[in-house]
Amino acid sequence: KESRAMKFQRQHMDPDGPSNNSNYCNQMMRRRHMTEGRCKPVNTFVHEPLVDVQAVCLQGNITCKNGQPNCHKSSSSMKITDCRVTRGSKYPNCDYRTSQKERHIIVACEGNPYVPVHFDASV
Ligand code: T3P
Repeated sequence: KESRAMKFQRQHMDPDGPSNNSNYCNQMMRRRHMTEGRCKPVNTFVHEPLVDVQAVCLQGNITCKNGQPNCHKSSSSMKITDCRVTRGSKYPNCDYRTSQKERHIIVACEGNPYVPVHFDASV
């Protein structure tokens, strides 16, 4: 079974991206299996080395949106792409808007090793 840490990597890691291509989200959301059963409404991909994203678990500790205490905000801004489903998108034809940004990321971390398992926000 896929662990929560592996699921984070599938949903949120793309160290070698992005191809600067307006179809990035349409392709990646499908390729990473986030358009099965429904179109996942919002999803962020991070374009930084995995070790740098894992290191965020050792950076500023903050409260998550759901009230849990295990969120961490990156001390540096990171290259990300936000994917947001368009208004006209109708499952199973999931259509996304692709926006590239540089933001501090906030992730929830769990386990031993203590690694990212959820993407909470970017700021
Ligand atoms: P997950 O918990 O699998 O990482 O909040 C619901 C989902 O939306 C959550 O999935 C994370 C995702 N999300 C992003 O990927 N980027 C964002 O900026 C926000 C707000 C949510």
